[in-house]
Amino acid sequence: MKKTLIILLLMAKAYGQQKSFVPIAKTDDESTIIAKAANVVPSPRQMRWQALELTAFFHFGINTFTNQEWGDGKEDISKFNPQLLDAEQWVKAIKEAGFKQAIITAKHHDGFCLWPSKFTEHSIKNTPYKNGKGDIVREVANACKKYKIGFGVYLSPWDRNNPSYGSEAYNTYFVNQLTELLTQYGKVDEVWFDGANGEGPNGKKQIYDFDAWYALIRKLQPQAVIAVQGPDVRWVGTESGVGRETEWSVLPTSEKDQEKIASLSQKEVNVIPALSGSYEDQDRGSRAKLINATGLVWYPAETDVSIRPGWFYHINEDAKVKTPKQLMEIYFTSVGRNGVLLLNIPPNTNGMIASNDVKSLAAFGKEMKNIFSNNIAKAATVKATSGKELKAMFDGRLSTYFTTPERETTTTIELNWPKDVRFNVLSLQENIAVGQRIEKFELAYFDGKQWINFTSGTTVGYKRLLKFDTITAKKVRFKILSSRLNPTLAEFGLYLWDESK
Ligand code: FUL
Repeated sequence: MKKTLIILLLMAKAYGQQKSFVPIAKTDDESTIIAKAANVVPSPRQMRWQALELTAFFHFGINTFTNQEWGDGKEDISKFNPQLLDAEQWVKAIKEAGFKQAIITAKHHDGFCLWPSKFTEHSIKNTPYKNGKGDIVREVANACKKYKIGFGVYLSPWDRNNPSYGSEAYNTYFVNQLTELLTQYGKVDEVWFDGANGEGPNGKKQIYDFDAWYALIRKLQPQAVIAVQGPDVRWVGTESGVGRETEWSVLPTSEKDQEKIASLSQKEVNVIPALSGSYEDQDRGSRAKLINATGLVWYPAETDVSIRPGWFYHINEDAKVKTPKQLMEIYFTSVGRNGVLLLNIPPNTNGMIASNDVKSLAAFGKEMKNIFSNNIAKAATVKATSGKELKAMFDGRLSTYFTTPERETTTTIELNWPKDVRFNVLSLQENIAVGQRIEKFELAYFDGKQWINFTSGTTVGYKRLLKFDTITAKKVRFKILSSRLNPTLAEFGLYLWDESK
């Protein structure tokens, strides 16, 4: 009993020593820096957010009624009247598909507010909706509470309507609005600041007082993550739903600089680097990047994409809703590449999620359950060249994990079944509570004569998913070829995705 207590205390101490920011000294050599990187960990709020996997955006506002993507702030807001608005229908649709959090565009670049803000007339209080008595931020917050999912707000720093934009007074206006959102709607789990920063109604640009805004959020809603022009969550750099194959959550501290974030953001409507699937910056956290850093931070990627071509609802896109198969592919290239998916589902002019979107989401959710309910690896006899807690990889719990002895950075794990098994998906999860470490791995099967490598990868992080042609075998070998410190595996899964269905 006493011994267990001491071990637990030592573990708690060791964990307590791991931080989400680590400085690098001028005298640190490469191996010291890499060992430091392997010990950088998420903050509790980043940890909770990462495990959500699936989060949703609801882009809704005056653009929905003017059929635009970016309003200029001069829109006639008397057009805003979603007659059948039902925020519970929105939340139910995403919850049933497995989504764990929703973010509402409380204010987009046009400055129109979905809540009756005291600080502007450009808000829902001056629209026909519920005779000016409506509050859609409240309706969404209440629906999220009812269905027990997280709730977040998108508040665009860029405001093309407010006359104070471009002066210090705008920063006060923004603080006032943030205060309303963070004090009147219960718990807020994510605050989303867009990187887009253009000119205001008088042609001026604004210098945002981000530090004051972050401090306010930390004071009023300390559990909320701040994305993507923010310190907790980083924009992956594309709006295509396709993250990097090599995605590190530990980056040089300079990656969090405001200027750096802003320089990578979208500059013009419909000119998104992402549409082509390319990135400004493919490599954010390799060894080569880290050795020149002055400090290291945990700064994970969020992959945002819309279920339709646009962010807002447009009737002419009703037939362009992503199919369940496309959504599944996006799950593989976002969550399956060490990111969190932020999928936008825009409500229509009635204030409902259109039926095509509801259907696609439901079928995606069903398929997720089908694929991931049966981990074929669970039934195997497993051995490893080194390391302990093999069973922890198949127990469905992220807090238990397999690892090798300290300093041992490679290992081979072999799985054997009495009869042939079939699978075409590999799912790996590191125990990121102790850091992200794996740099290279490969998977082989034994065809009766020899080992045949059939898939490989680099980073794992929170989750790595790989899809390949169906393998039929009795013996599989998984090798970790390189790791920044002793690797961990919280979960190891092999699944069969039957795409013919
Ligand atoms: C971009 C915005 O300009 C788009 O309208 C949308 O809100 C997207 C999520 O972020 O930067």
